[in-house]
Amino acid sequence: MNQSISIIGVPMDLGQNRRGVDMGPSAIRYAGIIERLENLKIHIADLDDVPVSRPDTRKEVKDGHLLNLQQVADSNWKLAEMVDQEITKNRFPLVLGGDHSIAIGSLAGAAKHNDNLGVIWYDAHGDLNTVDTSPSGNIHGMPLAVSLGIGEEKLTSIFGYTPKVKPENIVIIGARSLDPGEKELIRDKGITVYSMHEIDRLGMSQVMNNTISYLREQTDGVHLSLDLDGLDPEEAPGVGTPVIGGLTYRESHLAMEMLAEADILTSAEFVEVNPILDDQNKTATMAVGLMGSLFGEKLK
Ligand code: 4U7
Ligand code: MN
Ligand code: MN
Ligand code: MN
Repeated sequence: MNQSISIIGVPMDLGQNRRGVDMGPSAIRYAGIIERLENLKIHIADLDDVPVSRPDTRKEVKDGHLLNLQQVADSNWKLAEMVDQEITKNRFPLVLGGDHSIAIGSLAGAAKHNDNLGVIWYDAHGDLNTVDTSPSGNIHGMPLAVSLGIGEEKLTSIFGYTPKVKPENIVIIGARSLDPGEKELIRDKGITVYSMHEIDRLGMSQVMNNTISYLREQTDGVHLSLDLDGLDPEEAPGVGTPVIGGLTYRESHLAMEMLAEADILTSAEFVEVNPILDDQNKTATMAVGLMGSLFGEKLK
């Protein structure tokens, strides 16, 4: 893996309607991400946060069914530029959220550099809703569909091209809450999903072996998009949309170690940490532990 990492914070909470997830980047920095990675002799540059309008002064804006559409689009366009710039400088972008709508910008920036970008979507949810299928109107439930070029044009057209990823290059891991429209899209597009059912049957080790060998063959770079709600809320309570029956810290840790060893990632993001809903910054601390493993703690 590229041993020069650029950390980009995105204090984004506009993609959903609970307070606090905008403080995710601060909570992860406070939990010691910089020191943790510097101990691995990795060169870290902590870049400025992407500008997002302040939650205390803004009014809720609904664009039809979509919450805060224009502001989500504007911040994601800026994030895409930053991710693109860092990759151009041969640095590994590590994006800290913020709600999961920021994957739109991360993928828009990253996919500029790959014709066949792979995506590992580690999440309790599919995030494959569109304006027509979304039960909530929250854009954090849509970024994967948007990146496939499906949904609202203001979002799919971010960074001037669409689609960003191909359905056959996506692997979803940890799913246990999929809306009807998302299930239909998964079937139609043939997206690979290791739901909790498959993980229970095969074990995380087999799931990661399959994922890694498939993406290594199929793609020319891989983005990891890790939503902390993929983990079980008993262990990671600081998330806005918890779903019981999730992945353990140990399983997630193993997944990160296997990714480190496989050395297939070209960018990554950790999202949906909400310190207001957390217990003593436990979820952010867990995110830092996972990032330590992802960047080779056990290998060095
Ligand atoms: B997250 C949901 F309806 N599917 O679209 C929706 F259940 O980024 C939840 O994975 C989305 O946390 C969760 O609103 C988005 C809902
Ligand atoms: Mn998500
Ligand atoms: Mn989720
Ligand atoms: Mn969530």
